[in-house]
Amino acid sequence: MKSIQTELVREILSRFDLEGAVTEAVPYGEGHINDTFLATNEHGRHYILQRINTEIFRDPEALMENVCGVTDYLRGMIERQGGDTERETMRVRRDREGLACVRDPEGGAWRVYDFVERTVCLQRVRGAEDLKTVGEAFGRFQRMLAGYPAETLHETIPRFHDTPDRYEKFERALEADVCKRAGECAEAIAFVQARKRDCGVLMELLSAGELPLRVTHNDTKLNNVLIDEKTGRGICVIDLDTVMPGLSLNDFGDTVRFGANDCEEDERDLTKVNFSLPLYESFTEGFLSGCGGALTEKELEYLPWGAKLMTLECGVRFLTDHLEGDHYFKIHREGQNLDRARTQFKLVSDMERDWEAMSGVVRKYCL
Ligand code: ADP
Ligand code: GN1
Ligand code: MG
Repeated sequence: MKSIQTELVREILSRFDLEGAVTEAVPYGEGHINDTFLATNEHGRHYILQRINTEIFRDPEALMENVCGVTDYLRGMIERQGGDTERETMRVRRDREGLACVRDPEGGAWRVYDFVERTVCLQRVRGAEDLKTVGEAFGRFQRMLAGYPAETLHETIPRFHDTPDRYEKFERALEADVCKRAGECAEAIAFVQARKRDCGVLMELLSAGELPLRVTHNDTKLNNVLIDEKTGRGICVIDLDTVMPGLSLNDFGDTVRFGANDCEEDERDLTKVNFSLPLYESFTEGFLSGCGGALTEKELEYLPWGAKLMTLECGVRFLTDHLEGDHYFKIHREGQNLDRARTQFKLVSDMERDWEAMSGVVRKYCL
């Protein structure tokens, strides 16, 4: 078996109740958080094996309770609607004792999903149609979970999209400046500080009861939807680690952040980083149709704020991680988190420039 941790991976896989012996497991995907492997068994069947990042997700058993609850719920709904229960939501595999989360001797937490075959997972948009597809998938996901008992969900990362709290953490990292990196980030730091008040806009509306709390995905990156190779439809929403009560605006905003541009998230040449209104429009059209009229007037009005604050917040998180020495997001080269932060801030400035047009697009599709 080929793998970077052959023995451990082999031992972990042998504890799961799978169809035949696994013969290969190789690192897979481009997520920033978990360690993902593509495993293949003797019959050529594929599985996704993941070591959950327990530095970030402190209670992986509780997390897997969320994932099992949500995927079972979705599967029931898909079945009733005559959909494909094997491909339209993830299937969690269990070990021989029935556990969805397996521990290794060092306390590492592992899980296995069936690999959803014949799909494409995009790292970058190929065109406007992709964003419409992904928008429909995330909108539909939110609508399907509208009746899910939110009180049964564990909060897997406390205050995950509490933007003012992210701002406070950034100020603390700046104050400590443990890696002595603040000097090289002066422009990025000033950009964030000039938007301190913006950070609170959505949380204040939530506290005032003007925006509803819904069951949301909270990590709606392009590569968290699997697109059917044949039909081009976004069939399966994955990466359910952060499904928690949240704001619909954040799910809208996070895809806009990542997808409504044609650059890499860590692009160093900022002249290549441009927010795209046409891509934003395709995504908005898809998302609103996926939500099927479920959003309130206030939510619709504040969708552009979702885009701006998710982008700003993510930039703040990248910058904080850079200042703290890159302990949260995986990096593959020095300065990568600062580059990621800078792309986010360039996109925020573009959105500020295109603000009226962004609201106009929402109005066009919600009439
Ligand atoms: P991370 O939290 O690190 O982003 P993900 O759960 O998103 O981890 O998985 C990383 C990548 O693995 C995804 O972007 C996708 O390419 C692939 N992947 C994950 N689950 C599946 C699955 N069930 N079927 C097919 N591919 C998957
Ligand atoms: C992480 O897990 P992944 O790579 O889909 C992060 C998101 C960030 C994103 C930035 C649990 O997403 O919140 O927006 O990186 N996930 C977590 O690319 O922190
Ligand atoms: Mg992911």
